Amino acid sequence: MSKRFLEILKGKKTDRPAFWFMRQAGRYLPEYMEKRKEAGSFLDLCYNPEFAIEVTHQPLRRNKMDAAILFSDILVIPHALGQDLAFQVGKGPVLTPIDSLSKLNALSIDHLHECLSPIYNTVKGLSSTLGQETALIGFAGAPWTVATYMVQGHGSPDQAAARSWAYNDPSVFQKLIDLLVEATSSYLIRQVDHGAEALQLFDSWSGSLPEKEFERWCIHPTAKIIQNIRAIYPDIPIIGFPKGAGAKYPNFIKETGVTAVSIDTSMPLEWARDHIQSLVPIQGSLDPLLLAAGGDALEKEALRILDIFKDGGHIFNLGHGIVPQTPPEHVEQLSKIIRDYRY
Ligand code: 1CP
Repeated sequence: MSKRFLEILKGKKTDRPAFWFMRQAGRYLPEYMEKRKEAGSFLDLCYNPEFAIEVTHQPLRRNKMDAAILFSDILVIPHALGQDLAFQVGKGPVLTPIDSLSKLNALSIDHLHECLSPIYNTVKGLSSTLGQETALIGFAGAPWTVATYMVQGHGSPDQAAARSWAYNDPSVFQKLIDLLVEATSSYLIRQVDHGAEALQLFDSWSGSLPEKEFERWCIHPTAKIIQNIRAIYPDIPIIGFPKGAGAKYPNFIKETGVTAVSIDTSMPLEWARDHIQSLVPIQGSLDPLLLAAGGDALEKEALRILDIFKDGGHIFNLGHGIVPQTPPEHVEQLSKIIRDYRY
């Protein structure tokens, strides 16, 4: 049996769009909250293959999505490079900021695979348990987005610390990006070695970069990672998500060689169809807050998205992750709408 999600990424026509949801495993599910508590902390959950496999399966038991994303986080890369990391409940990630060349030089790629080996075991376990119809997506953060957390030490609305460092000392900042390109390429190759069937690169904060900086800190590192992966796995589908990149998407697609892109909620749908979906399959882009609201408005907008993208490759998804206050029944309602839709 072929997997609808992978067929679409190959440019094939299917009976209906494929679908999965960013953060389909996570805090809106009571069974996830229970597992996280049992694990001790969010990071303990990420590094415990048995638990990470279980939480990846949880949403699929309620609704059979066409794909599942490995349960982990983008910040395991800085952690494996030697940066301190903790996830504080209600606050998010906290890292000791890398704000000088000496702190940057103290990071090391030598123990990368040793530190990340539990994650490879999760991928391997998922690969043998997801079944015939559900594709396994591996992922990593793109270098720019990961660097914003490494430099600031936590999430921030404007990514000011990384943007300033990139302006004040671009050659040193480039060293950080180069290290991330190397680590991320080799991390993703290992995920494919262990059974990932497609990869997604999350550049959640690329929207804060002006045109030239977008080229240097988003497009170039992404292109290099894709080149490194394709040297080993020429056919692996890679989905880019330069969130907030707006009119810079077409260039991103042409210059990086991504197989497909995810689009965010702010993107006008008809523009995206004409300028993006005409180049590659598109993934997106329902507003996660509309999913949380549910009802007729959710149904109407889901059908509008399905109709607009029906003539090209479309993987239905949200414009960003499911929010914790989302009633699980709304995820079931949306899954049914997509599952019943026919081309
Ligand atoms: O409290 C909890 O249980 C932790 C909540 C949580 C979860 C479920 C975090 C903390 N990360 C994750 C899992 C996760 N993160 C996945 C796999 C699960 C899935 O999608 O089903 C993925 C792909 C990510 C990726 C991720 N982590 C991104 C990129 C996508 C995005 O959301 O923009 C980013 C930016 C992070 C950092 C992160 N992880 C967690 C938090 C609270 C944050 C910070 C977000 C911020 O700065 O606003």
